[in-house]
Amino acid sequence: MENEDLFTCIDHVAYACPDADEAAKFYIETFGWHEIHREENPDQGILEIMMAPAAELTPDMTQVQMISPISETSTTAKWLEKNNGRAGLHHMAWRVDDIDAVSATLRERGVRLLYDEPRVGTGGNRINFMHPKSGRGVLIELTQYPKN
Ligand code: MC0
Repeated sequence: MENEDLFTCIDHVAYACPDADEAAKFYIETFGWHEIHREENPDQGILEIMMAPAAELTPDMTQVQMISPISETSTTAKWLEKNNGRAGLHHMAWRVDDIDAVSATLRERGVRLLYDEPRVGTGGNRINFMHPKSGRGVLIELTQYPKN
């Protein structure tokens, strides 16, 4: 793939915390943000709440995703435990149009992806992650919206 075809925008930035509901309430009451979407993802072991600065999401608006563990064995629970329970920025997600093609190009370039095949993310998106060692210390998600 050509470089300009790889990534569309930063889809969301994820904030991990013990209680996503409480964090969302804080954003709503203090910053005037809006809850756009929520769901539990049993595969990832999290509750996630998507927040935006406007009630109507525009296509390129970056969201903040509140995540908290719903399972003690989830990677997010482990991350919080290692962080002594402190909330903080956990990862950022880059939107892609074709996760299979982008993954192949990244692998060719030596990037380590966590999953052999994309898994199910927010709203049925197809997702994968670059290992933090490949993201220069940052966990980076790739996310592709369902095709119409
Ligand atoms: C771990 N590390 C991180 C990190 N988590 N670095 C930056 N940001 C993070 N969030 C670093 C550690 O500091 C350590 O570095 C090294 O990675 C290994 O970490 P570990 O503590 O030993 O943990 P592992 O290896 O068991 O797991 C780390 C790994 C895991 C990234 C593989 O968290 C994972 O599988 N994450 C992907 C799934 C995920 O995060 N799901 C939640 C969001 P040193 O230098 O000490 O070796 S799901 C989501 O967001 C979906 C639903 C969506 O948006 O659609």
